[in-house]
Amino acid sequence: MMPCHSLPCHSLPCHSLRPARTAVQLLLLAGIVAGGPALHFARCQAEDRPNILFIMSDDHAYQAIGAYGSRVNQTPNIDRIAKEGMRFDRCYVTNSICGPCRAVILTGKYSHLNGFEQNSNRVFNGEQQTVAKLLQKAGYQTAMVGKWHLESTPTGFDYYNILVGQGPYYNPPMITPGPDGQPTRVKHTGYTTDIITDYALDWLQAQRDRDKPFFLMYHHKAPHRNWQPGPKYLTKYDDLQIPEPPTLFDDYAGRGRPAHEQKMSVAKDLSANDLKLVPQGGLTPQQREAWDAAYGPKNAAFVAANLQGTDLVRWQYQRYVKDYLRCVDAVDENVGRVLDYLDQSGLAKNTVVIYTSDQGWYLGDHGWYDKRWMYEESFRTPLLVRWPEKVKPGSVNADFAMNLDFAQTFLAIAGAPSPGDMQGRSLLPLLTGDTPADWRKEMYYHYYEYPGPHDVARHYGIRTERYKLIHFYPHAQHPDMDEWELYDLQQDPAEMSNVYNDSRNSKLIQELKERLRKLREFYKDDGTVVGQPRPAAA
Ligand SMILES: [Ca+2]
Repeated sequence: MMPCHSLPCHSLPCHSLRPARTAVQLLLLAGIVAGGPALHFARCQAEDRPNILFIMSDDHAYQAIGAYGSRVNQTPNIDRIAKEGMRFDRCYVTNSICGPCRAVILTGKYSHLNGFEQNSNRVFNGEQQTVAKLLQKAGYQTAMVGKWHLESTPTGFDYYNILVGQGPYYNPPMITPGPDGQPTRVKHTGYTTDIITDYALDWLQAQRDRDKPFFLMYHHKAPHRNWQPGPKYLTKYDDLQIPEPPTLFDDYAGRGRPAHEQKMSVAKDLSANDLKLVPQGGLTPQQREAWDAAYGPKNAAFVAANLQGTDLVRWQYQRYVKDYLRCVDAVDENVGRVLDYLDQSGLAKNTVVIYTSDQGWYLGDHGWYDKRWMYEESFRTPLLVRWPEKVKPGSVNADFAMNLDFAQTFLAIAGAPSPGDMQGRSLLPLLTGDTPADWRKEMYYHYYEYPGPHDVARHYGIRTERYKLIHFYPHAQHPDMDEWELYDLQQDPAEMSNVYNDSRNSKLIQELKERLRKLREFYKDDGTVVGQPRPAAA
């Protein structure tokens, strides 16, 4: 259907996709009652604006998505979004960790300006401007279902039903407004990925206001650590060997202290709980029976084999990655359920479907699991967008997109103005194959959570088309850290060789430092985080 506001509205059947109108609405649409045409125009504009379905999983590596050429699994439903829409090959995040990424997406601002710069000991300030509130104001109905992880009550949503914190894989309590409107915990039985989808579908089918376009954030917990597969996938991949990444046995030679001192290695830092070698908590007797039937024999064989050295690392990699992929399988299946519903309901045609992850992830790359680094695997994130009649099916974009751009992209899709204090840029022109000449040629990154889980040092940096310069900087809790790394991504795409100390690069380093300084100035990052005292100097 054509955009209603681009033509005399009353000449178009703008209501044809929307069922269940009242008699008064039909009269208004026909311009029969007083004020009809004007009201008709306003309503017609609202109704013709596309719905936005934002699907986000947690820690889903692009390396584990078929559309990105996965060597380890298949994701036919997620791939559908790429096949029928656009695949972004260079979408990056500003700060690669769960809560902060969500805050960036909601606010369109870097962590130091939205105040949620690390998961530890933080509560998102829901009083601030968010894209959900702006879409609400613009006439959208807004909903948030699944993992929220900002340790606050969602604001700007007409409906929410969220996990508590990280949320478990099985039998999650969820928080939703009770009859009095107050946040209320409700316990559920079943597999969390299925349950989140049930509630997203229930809202789409039974609860939303069909006279308004919608913005639905449908957020999975999976495949976040500790990767507990659902009942259907407990034995999938049992007879397969998953290919290892080329850098599984990376020894970090030529890189600085941070890579040597991290604690996120597949070889050393996976717990018995991560590896499912101890009983898993929170299961019903029936779920436990299925679990033990699947893992009991596998674990007995592992104990009997008494593996050592690289054989043990290889086994740990297989156990970890298979459980991870089993969790992805459930996400893919459930994305398929939602896409099917959009088809069956007729909503598919006027709904923008976005699939992404809160950040990237190491699937054994560099010997790691987890995220956090400015290295490519965690800095990059998948982004697939389907928008029938706007986005060319099977198209691929290689511009620098960022999660910082999502909020302004949603607003542009909705035809709503973008406030001047957001820091990204709408991806709309990229979606229609019309990248502006002045699109960004470099990106700024800043990670904060140190001290914290996995001991990844704080760092900021710049990535250009060819180079990446990273500063692991000193601060009060890490006063002896002050290291720089430089990677030539053209010569060394796997980032195995830090060439910062190569004297031939001194002029290049000087230039990059100046560009980095300008980026920090442009994004207003002076080292302080809004709402927090300036950190003591190292
Ligand atoms: Ca995450």
